[in-house]
Amino acid sequence: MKKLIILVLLLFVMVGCETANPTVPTEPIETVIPSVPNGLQALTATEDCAVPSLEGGWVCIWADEFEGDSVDETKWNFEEGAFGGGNQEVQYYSRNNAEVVDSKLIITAHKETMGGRDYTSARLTTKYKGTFKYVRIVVSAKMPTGRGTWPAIWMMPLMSVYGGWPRSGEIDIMEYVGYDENRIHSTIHTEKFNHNLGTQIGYSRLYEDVETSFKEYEMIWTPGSITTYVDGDQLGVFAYVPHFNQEVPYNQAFPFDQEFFLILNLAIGGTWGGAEGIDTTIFPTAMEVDYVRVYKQDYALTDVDAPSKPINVQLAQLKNTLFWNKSEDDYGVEEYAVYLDGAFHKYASLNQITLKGLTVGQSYQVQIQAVDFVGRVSEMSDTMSFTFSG
Ligand SMILES: [Ca+2]
Ligand SMILES: [Ca+2]
Repeated sequence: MKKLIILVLLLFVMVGCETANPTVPTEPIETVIPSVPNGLQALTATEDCAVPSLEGGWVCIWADEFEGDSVDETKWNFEEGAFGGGNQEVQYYSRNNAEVVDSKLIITAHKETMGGRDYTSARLTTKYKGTFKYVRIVVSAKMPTGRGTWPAIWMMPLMSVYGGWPRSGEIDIMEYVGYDENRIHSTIHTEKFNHNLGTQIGYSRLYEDVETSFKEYEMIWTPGSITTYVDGDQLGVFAYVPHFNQEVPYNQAFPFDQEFFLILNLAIGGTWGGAEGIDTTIFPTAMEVDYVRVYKQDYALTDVDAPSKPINVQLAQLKNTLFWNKSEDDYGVEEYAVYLDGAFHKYASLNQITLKGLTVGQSYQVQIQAVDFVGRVSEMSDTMSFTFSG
């Protein structure tokens, strides 16, 4: 009752204000609230982004246009030292080698001695300052010149929940080695697919003028899928297909269901960049970055349909493991709910699950339900009988 009185009073006061001040518009403001389950709100674009949205419901949530006169340390960390990046690189990374000039981040490699190294350069990360999952990243950059350079735009996991490299994954949106002019590489590394085993999955293609013009290096990352582009031209497609990874838990093949952070660096030498030596006459040489923009899809406004019913639930070669066909959805399935004997058991981020901790020898009736990003759910899959083995 008290609330009602306050409401009535408020209305009275508001009406009173309008009457007292004729310059206040009295037109009713129509607010269209889309029908979204779970009370989800539309995303708001960051003011830091020059292109706040992209077609398809992508909203810019993090960006650096490099408009200031120094590196913005609320967004970037410097990784400094002679650690060699794990690839026997020969640079010393110093913050002095990164500067912001004319709306661009310039990472310059010099031939100079520092910390026992003959070259200096810079490596910046967004760790703890910009961490992302299921996003679209657009980086406009121009490559350095010359044999011995090895710039990259790439991502590493924030928490490494599946273990140290490469078990928690690495996403190389773009790599370039200066001795192989104009060839852009895009690669992922995981426990099953990595360069130590010679099984990494990578794509390479020749482009034009990568050292003289800015190109957009882009990645679209959704559950079970990572696609990379150069100026809108598709370069790499990495997709999780459980049928071809039946012998391992999904995370050994595709651990990309966790938060990752971005890294920009210019390495010198090393196992790949230095494979044909270093041309000592190229220095200084720089990678320039015009902008970094990170978009998230605004499911709250764009998602309308529930996912399709999961089908073909079946046993994998790996013990106590099931997989099924990926469900269709207008904007993508975020996860799958796994039910045992009609009760919710746990979520699977991709279309495979290894069941643990059940009673050995007992049979369970398994059903799978797909859940999209706004919480719309599919029909339950057909029931599959499964016996847990120790
Ligand atoms: Ca810029
Ligand atoms: Ca949907």
